Amino acid sequence: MDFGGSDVAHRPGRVTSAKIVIAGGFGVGKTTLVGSVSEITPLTTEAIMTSAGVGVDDTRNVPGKTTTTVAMDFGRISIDRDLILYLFGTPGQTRFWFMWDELVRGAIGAVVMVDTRRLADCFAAIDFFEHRRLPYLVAINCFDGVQYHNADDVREALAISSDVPVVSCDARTRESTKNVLISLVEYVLSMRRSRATAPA
Ligand SMILES: Nc1nc2c(ncn2[C@@H]2O[C@H](COP(=O)(O)OP(=O)(O)OP(=O)(O)O)[C@@H](O)[C@H]2O)c(=O)[nH]1
Ligand SMILES: [Mg+2]
Repeated sequence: MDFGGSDVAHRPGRVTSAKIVIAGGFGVGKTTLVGSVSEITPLTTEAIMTSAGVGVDDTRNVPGKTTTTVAMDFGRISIDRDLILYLFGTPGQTRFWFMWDELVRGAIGAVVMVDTRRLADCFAAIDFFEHRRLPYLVAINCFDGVQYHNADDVREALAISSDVPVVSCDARTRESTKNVLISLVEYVLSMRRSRATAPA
C-alpha cells in the first residue's frame, strides 16, 4: 500500500505504520472497538463513573456502562504484513474534548462511531474532522445486532458528503471492526489518489 505524504512514508518491503483516531459521542463503543481489534493488550484510561455524573452522562442506552474514558485508548493492529495501524480512541464526554487536538496530530484518518438511537451525539466529532479536513468514515455500531436506520438515512441525517463511507459494525467483534479499519484505509488512499491527480 502506498500512503505517500509525510506522516506515513511507505517504501516497498518496509513496514508502514499509520495512526487512526476512533471518535464519537459518549458510550458509543470506542473503547470496545479498540479492545476487540487490538493485537496488544490495549492501554485504556477508564475511570469509574460516580453519582457525580448523574444528569451529565446519559447512560440510558448503555445501562451496563460503569466506566468512562478520561484520556484515551491505545491499541495496535497489523492489517497485513506491511501495514500496522495504531489506534487512538478519544474520550466521549465533552468535558474531555480539549485533548482531541493532541490526539489527532499525525493521524491519517478517523472513525466516527455512531449509535443511531443517539445520532446527534456524533455531530461534534464530524464537525471537528471536517474542520480539520481529516478523512473520516462513519461506523454505525449495531447495539444488540440491530441496525435501526440504513446507511443512506444516516448519511442524510448527518448531512455528510456522498463520498464519506457509512458502514455498520459490531464493536465487540474483531472481524467486524477490522473491516471498518480496512474501509477507512481504502478511503484515505482513494482520497489521496484523487487529490494527487486533481488539476492544480
Ligand atoms: N450490546 C452491545 N453493547 C456494546 C456494544 N459496543 C459497546 N457496548 C457496550 O456499551 C458500553 C459502552 O462502551 P464503551 O466502549 O465504553 O464506549 P465508549 O465510546 O468508549 O465510552 P466513553 O469513552 O465513555 O465515551 C459498554 O458497556 C459496552 O460493553 C455493542 O456493539 N453491542
Ligand atoms: Mg471509551
